[in-house]
Amino acid sequence: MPAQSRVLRSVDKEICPGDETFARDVIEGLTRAPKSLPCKYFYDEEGSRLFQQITELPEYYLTRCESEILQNNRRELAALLAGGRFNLVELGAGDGRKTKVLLEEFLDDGLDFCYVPIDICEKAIKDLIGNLKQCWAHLPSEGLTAEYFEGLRWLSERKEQRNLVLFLGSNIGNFSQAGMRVFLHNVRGALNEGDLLLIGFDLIKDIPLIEMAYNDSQGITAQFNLNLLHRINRDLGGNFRTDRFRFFSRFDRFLGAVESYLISGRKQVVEVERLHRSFFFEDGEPIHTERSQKYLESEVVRLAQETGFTVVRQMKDQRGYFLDSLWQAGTPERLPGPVA
Ligand code: AVI
Repeated sequence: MPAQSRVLRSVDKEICPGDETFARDVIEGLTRAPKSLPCKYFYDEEGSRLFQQITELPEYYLTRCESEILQNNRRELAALLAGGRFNLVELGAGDGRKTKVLLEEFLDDGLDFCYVPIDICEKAIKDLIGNLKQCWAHLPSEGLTAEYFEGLRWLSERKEQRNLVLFLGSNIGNFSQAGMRVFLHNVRGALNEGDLLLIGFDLIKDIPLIEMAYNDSQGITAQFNLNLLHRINRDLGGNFRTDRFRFFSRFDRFLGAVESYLISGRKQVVEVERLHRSFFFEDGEPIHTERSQKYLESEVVRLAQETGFTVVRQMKDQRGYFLDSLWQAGTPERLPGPVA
């Protein structure tokens, strides 16, 4: 199969369903108390570009740690997958940079697979597919523009093959606790018994180090958050003055998560034309924009067990900041042995 990209459900401006959902979520989020906006809307074209910049920041250790893990474990992962065709499905692929280490290894080892990157940002998928064509013209791949749940539906309709699903970068940490469990149950439901899931978890560590990753000195993370307001202006005809909001984030020890906010710097009213709504902000009022959960290793193991998986490998970077946990679909009693 040649490299190609497909839109499962567009989040593009010209096609209305994406806009309608965005509009509904903005009304819902800005009329509740406390106000909040879903972080999935960070990732329009500009937001995806800013996120790319974040991954290269000196303070944002997550991406570098995970690249180190994949680099050091690529041969072992390839060995586990030898023998028969499989899909390498990546949820939230972005620019797929980290995954290229695995693609290269799998191709060098002659594995028979199709790479299926899935991302909410259409441009990210088109760029990635274009880039893959240049690097490896013979790599079978099919890029999908879709949200996670639509991507999982695609997967569940192709049960005839083995699958390795990648969910890297601690993307899991951006779900609520309940959302995370629903998501993992859905992943399990889309997989065959014995299929593999590789998930990236950012581990609990020195708190100032975690907080610095979300308070970078160049202010890129602040721009990334403020882009959410620019997006409302662009896509829904809002008149947010972004200089009247400031970015704030901190680690909450009880939740074990970094919580991010945009805080209104004054009493103000923002109008959003296409919603036919005005939103009132008090001086100092926050909009919650993102949760980035950090994990204890024991929580990861429990989570796997509770959602129908067995942990088969725990892979960490040298400093022990980040964990890539390899899970197999199925409970230990039902699985034939260590990684079939
Ligand atoms: C994509 N996700 C795992 C990132 C995180 O660390 O929560 C998004 C991010 N937000 C601020 N910086 C990076």
